[in-house]
Amino acid sequence: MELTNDQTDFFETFGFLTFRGLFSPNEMGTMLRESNEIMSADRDGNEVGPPIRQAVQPFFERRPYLHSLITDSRMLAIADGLLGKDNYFMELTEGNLHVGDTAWHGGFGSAEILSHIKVSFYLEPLVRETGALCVIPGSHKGDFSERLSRISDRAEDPDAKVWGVYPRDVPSYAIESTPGDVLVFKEDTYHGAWGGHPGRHQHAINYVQLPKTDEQHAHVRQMYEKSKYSFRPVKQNLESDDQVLRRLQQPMVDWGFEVQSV
Ligand SMILES: O=C(O)CCC(=O)C(=O)O
Repeated sequence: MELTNDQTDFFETFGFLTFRGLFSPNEMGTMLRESNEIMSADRDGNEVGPPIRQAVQPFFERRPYLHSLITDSRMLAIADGLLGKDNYFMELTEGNLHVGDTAWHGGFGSAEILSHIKVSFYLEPLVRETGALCVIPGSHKGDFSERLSRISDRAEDPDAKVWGVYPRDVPSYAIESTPGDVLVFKEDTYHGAWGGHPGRHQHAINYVQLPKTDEQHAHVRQMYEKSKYSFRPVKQNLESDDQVLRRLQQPMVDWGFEVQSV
């Protein structure tokens, strides 16, 4: 699989890209089973429920099929196409059971410094009204991004109107999806979700462009220092037989970032 120029250009222009039916129903069944095992173990068998969202990081490293996906040829083709071949590392895997709405967020300003892609799986059919990821196309950069900070500044209040409209009515594109679709977006692209049921699965692998300039290196270190799990290589990846997986984690070791274990 190789991305077309249209796909890479679409991603740079709008800040997201969708791959329909990239994974088979069988593969999605395995992903769901392994994800449920991890989540259930993480909450000691208790039910997931409001108001607590469940997030596990690192996530994919905890089960064999999920673990294999970090270097799956489809994932690497996406990262090669959007970040450049041999030009990225794998920053973090994450698993989420979302509860309630996700307020608008994005516009962190990092898209201008260093590219970061979040390759996401949603494990049930989703439409706009039931928690499909909504994005504001083209909101990852520049003046448009700055203008939109007004909606994330008011994120805590779902009744706060900006430009006379409620948050869920801000013009957006809903990436309606079925299991097997893969959604790729930049964290900087403004995104949110409304109307999902408690326990909506979203799991993701994050790949980041390798820093080259001083500004990019400083940015990566800053992200590392302000987070608990991000930008930390995983022991199980570093000790893997998979040479590509080791290579995707080694840069963080070289920068002296702490190793974590699952
Ligand atoms: O699907 C969702 O509810 C939100 C996903 C999200 O905010 C993210 O991946 O950063």
